[in-house]
Amino acid sequence: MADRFRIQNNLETLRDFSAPGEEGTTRLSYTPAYLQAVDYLKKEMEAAGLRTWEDGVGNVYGELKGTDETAPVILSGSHLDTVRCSGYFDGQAGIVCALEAARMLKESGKPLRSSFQVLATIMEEGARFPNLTGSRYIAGENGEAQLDTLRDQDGVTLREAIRQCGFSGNLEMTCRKADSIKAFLELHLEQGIRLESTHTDLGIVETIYGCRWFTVAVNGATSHPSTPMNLRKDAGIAACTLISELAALVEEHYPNRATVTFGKFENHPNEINAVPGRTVFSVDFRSGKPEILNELEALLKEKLKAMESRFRVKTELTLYSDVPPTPCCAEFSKILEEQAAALHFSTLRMDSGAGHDAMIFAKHWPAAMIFVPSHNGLTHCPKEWTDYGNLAKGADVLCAAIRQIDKLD
Ligand code: HGY
Ligand code: MN
Ligand code: MN
Repeated sequence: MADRFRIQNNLETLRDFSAPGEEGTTRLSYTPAYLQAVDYLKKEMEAAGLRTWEDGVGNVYGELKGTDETAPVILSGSHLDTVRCSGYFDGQAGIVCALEAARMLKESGKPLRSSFQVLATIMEEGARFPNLTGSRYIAGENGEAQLDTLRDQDGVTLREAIRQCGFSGNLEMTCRKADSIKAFLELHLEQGIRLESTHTDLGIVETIYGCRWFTVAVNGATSHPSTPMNLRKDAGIAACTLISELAALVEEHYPNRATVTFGKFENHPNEINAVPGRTVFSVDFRSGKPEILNELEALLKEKLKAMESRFRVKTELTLYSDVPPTPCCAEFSKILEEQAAALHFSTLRMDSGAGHDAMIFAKHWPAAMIFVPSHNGLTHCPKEWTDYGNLAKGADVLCAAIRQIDKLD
């Protein structure tokens, strides 16, 4: 059975590899905190008897060799990077529970046919480079071009960030062949309240909601606050008007079917006594239905046009990331569900409002997800929490499902 104290120790050690001076855990990709976490994780993997390596962009692997080197591998893990001021379970819990499953497999003395690989991905959060970029490189969806076109907010290219951290940048060894992976299993916090509120042990994910991210720039004219309201080109008021109208519309017409979030908002020159001449903000649409994401994009464009004439401003819309709603592999979801039942854990079939690496893997290989309860549904904040006993249950199911999948031809 999984050792909850090993899980706790790993998570509470990883927690502290964080940017100084930030509340919670801040571990952006290609930062010193990320590299410290990589070193620690590799040591823990090696202590568990796994062979370790990093791929060309900084994803980290630990492998437990199987008896058949030619068999496609079974992969499990999640992301090692975090958003700013995050908790220390998002992503990390999936890596640590996969590592705990590897320990149990090793301690059982009964090797698998397939090799089992524990994976810690980089750039899952869009906190520095677009989200899911580490997985996109594993899946071969990104290539050399993106190393030079993707830039962080300081203008550092992905290629430069990789070089600064000493990763090889070798995409050949990063991209996994189509027939090389038998299954990708990801354990993750639910990041919602359904499991906890229904006292259910684990969630089996059916569809991972799609997310479509935009950056909007509103260009008006900086002027003095005494400028009459009907003469100014106030980018800030135009942006705020659009935001409040769009939020009200999504709340009224898409209850429980879509969400919109405006997480980043910057005025320029951002002074108390200056009408903002430029305002830049982010738009994050989520829905389980592609047609709803398309409707929301059309509504955004419509509102931007209306803002231009109403506030005498110009607007620019840039698509930053677009991942469609993604179904998980039904066969492997059923195996997770059956193994949980065999261990007398209750389960609930549910969708994921949050995005995950599994949505990139699922496009190329069979991928399934298992959720553990989130306390009060809190996440992406220092109060994020789940009981370590929940994670031990998840690791037990992961381990049993890996064994079961290994038996399949
Ligand atoms: O944005 C998300 O849904 C996830 O936290 N990366
Ligand atoms: Mn997250
Ligand atoms: Mn996550």
